[in-house]
Amino acid sequence: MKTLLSLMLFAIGFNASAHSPVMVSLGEVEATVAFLKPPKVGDYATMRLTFEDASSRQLVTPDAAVYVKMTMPDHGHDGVPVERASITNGVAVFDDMYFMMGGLWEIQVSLEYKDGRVVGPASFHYQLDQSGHHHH
Ligand SMILES: [Cu+2]
Repeated sequence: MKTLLSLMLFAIGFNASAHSPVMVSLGEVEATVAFLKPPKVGDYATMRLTFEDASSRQLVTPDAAVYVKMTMPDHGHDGVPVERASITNGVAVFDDMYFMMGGLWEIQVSLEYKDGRVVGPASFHYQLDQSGHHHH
């Protein structure tokens, strides 16, 4: 029981942290965000999106490509060019997300279905430690 409680507290604490996975809502599907390689100033991060049906919560593979755009709203500039990935078995992986500096990043995710329908963007924020960064 004590172990279970610790695990639950750990889960809650983890979800409340700035670097925890978040969800983005894209119409009938939702994507859970996980950084397999966390953002670091001056480095490439790896982000995994796992898609599930918003009502059934089942893993789904939308017949779509996923686009990710990075911007820094406080600085008024974008990050690396928009990245595109395909979805395989409900999962899309982006491994070219370059975080050129610390600060508040906005990650915008959108789906472009094969039939041309575009859903999104839906965005989430990621606060990256400023350390080592000389601001422009
Ligand atoms: Cu900036």
